[in-house]
Amino acid sequence: MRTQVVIVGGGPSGLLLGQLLHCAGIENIIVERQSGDYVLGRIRAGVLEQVTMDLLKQAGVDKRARAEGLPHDGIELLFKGARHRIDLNGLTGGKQVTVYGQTEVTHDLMDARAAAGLTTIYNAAPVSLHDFDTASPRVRYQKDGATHEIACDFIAGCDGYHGISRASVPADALHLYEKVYPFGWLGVLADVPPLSHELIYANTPRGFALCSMRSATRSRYYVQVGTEERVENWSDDAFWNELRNRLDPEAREHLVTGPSLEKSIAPLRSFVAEPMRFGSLLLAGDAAHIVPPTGAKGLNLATADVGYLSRALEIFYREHSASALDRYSELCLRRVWKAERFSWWFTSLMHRFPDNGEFGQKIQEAELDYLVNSRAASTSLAENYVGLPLESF
Ligand code: RFL
Ligand code: PHB
Repeated sequence: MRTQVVIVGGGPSGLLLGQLLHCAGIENIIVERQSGDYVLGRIRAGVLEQVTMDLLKQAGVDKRARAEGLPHDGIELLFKGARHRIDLNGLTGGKQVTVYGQTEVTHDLMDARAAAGLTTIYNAAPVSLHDFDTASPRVRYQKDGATHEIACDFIAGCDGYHGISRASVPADALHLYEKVYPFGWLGVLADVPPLSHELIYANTPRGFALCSMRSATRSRYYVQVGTEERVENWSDDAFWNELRNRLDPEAREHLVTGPSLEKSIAPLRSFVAEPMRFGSLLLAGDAAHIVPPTGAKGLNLATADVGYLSRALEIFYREHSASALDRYSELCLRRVWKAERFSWWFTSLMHRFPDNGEFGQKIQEAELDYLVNSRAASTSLAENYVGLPLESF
């Protein structure tokens, strides 16, 4: 088998890249370790930046996100028992975010890929990458007991944090930066109406909480938990009680609870691998970087990467120039590090840290007070939350 680009990983970054390349007339095959249903079963991000919506549009898959996604003009910060609104729209000259689940984005991309008749090889395991330090790389995989090989011009490593792509690069060719946080997020998805029409990020004496949503009838809630916590030890009742205890009196009264559709604990981590290109192998999304979810940046960074990558490959094939590919890593990382900074900062501001002490606590309170009362500080939050613009090559 031969194609122009083999995409390893069929999560949102791999699927979006496949669609963008297809629209630019570039052949591609996706090789995914799991089944399609498994990929759709993972409940993750919920907030899309305008940059992501624009890329979905460019890929021709924005129809349902536009029709069913919820435009949000602001968020609320809850601390010391009171809520304060950050006017994202007013502070950024009219920008918004769209609340539309990663599951739905993935669904729409899978449907578009099937409709275009593009090849996705599911249940391919193990996958291995070969000769990507040359111009003739190959991807090998096993499926149904047989070994297959695809020859290509480029391999896009879109296989997430635990994937094989980054792990295939010689260790001395990558610089890894990592920070692990001393807590995780326990998340619950439930078919109950959202508490409020905007997201609430809460800093409370019992720890962080987030009230989010997927639609007018489906809510997504999170509470900060210790790294030793196990999801089996959290009944639905225990979760709702803990969430209620982290809300202000009005929110507490309006909270509607119900059986959980999904419940999981995600550890919090900041991670960057530099560079994002190694010969004919280009890393994108979680394969190259992880952010703690507080800033809602993980999925949006992944889509921005593949926006850059599809453009660089288009320039390569159309203009026979590798100049944009040569700048791919640098351009991505400039934006990645700004999102890393924002996600680290917002995480540090909103969570209880075991080692913060009374002084750290007072500093957090002072910063929150400053943030909601200073237009400059609120603008900085809003500008980063709605997403920084993409640069051009
Ligand atoms: P993904 O979604 O991990 O997809 C990678 C795909 O690659 C496949 N794969 C392989 N395929 C072939 N061969 C191999 N050896 C392979 N190894 C892995 C996997 O099966 C998978 O299908 O990465 P991608 O596409 O880069 O997308 C990134 C986003 O998924 C991610 O940034 C966000 O979901 C991060 N994230 C969140 N981001 C937010 O903005 N808000 C959130 O609330 C939020 N919650 C989360 C999250 C990430 C989580 N993880 C990674 C555990 C919650 C969790 C639990
Ligand atoms: C979500 O809805 O899952 C969500 C929203 C905002 C975040 C993180 C997660 O910052």
